[in-house]
Amino acid sequence: SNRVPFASLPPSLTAERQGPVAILKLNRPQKRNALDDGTVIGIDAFFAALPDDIRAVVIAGEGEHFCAGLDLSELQERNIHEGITHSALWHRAFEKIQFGKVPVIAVLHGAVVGGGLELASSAHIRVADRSTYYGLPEGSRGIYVGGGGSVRIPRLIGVARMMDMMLTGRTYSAEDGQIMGLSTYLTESGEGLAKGIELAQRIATNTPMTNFAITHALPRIAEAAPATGFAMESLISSIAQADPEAKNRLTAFLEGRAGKVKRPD
Ligand code: 1HE
Repeated sequence: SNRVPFASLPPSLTAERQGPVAILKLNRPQKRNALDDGTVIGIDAFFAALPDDIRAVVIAGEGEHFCAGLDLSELQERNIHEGITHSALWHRAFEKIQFGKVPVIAVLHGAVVGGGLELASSAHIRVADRSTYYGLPEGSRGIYVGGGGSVRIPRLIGVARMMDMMLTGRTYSAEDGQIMGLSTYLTESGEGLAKGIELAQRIATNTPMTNFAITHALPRIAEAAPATGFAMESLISSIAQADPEAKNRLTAFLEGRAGKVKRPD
């Protein structure tokens, strides 16, 4: 693992690489990794300037919690128009996570609340350790999610559960979050980062074309009208297949040189 020239980052973020995998950490543990403007702008810059040889990204948090959400100390001074542009700033940054160059894995622990859950839900895979808990305290703070949460969180857990979390302040454990679909991996406490990096290394061995199809085309196809979805699927699958590396891999399988699909452990 060596340091590389990622975009210049604010002190609230650190980045390192392990081969083709970049690890971006929220690094403001004294504020529970609350997201101030500088951090959100830093996330945007990091994904916008991701080096071309990075094939997957892991986002994690330093300290006891993944992320306490919006930095509430910055909220007090804002008028309506500044509120809109602030929300748009978050949308732009998280759009670069969801629809950027490479798959992104969020590694969760401790509090994953408010904007922290919005950040996590813009990643493609979530790994939670057993210390994780989820909440949307916006309802009780007199505010509302502004970082894409109303778009992305219902797609993971449904409108009814998100509404309940916001109306009542209900929180969910790591185990419940796993059952509901907030995470798709659950690890012992402290083991999430290793799991996230392992998954990222595996994802980095896929062809970039396949990873693009999965992260960019799949969610759009899933939301398209079926006739449009089938047409998009035919197009993207034939584009993926045309990649010479896809042909190499199929030949390798047919010649017995590639791994078989394994039963789960
Ligand atoms: C903060 C923030 C923050 C902590 N903004 N400063 N998010 C929330 O409503 C969650 C608010 N935070 C909490 O409920 C708790 O801090 C935690 C459950 C996350 C962690 O508890 P704990 O006991 O480990 O830490 P703490 O003692 O509460 O916090 C340590 C310090 O971090 C303390 O500051 P200090 O100067 O007294 O040391 C806290 O004030 C500070 N801190 N969280 C600012 N969020 C785009 S819209 C998104 C909308 C939202 O995200 S709303 C949800 C906001």
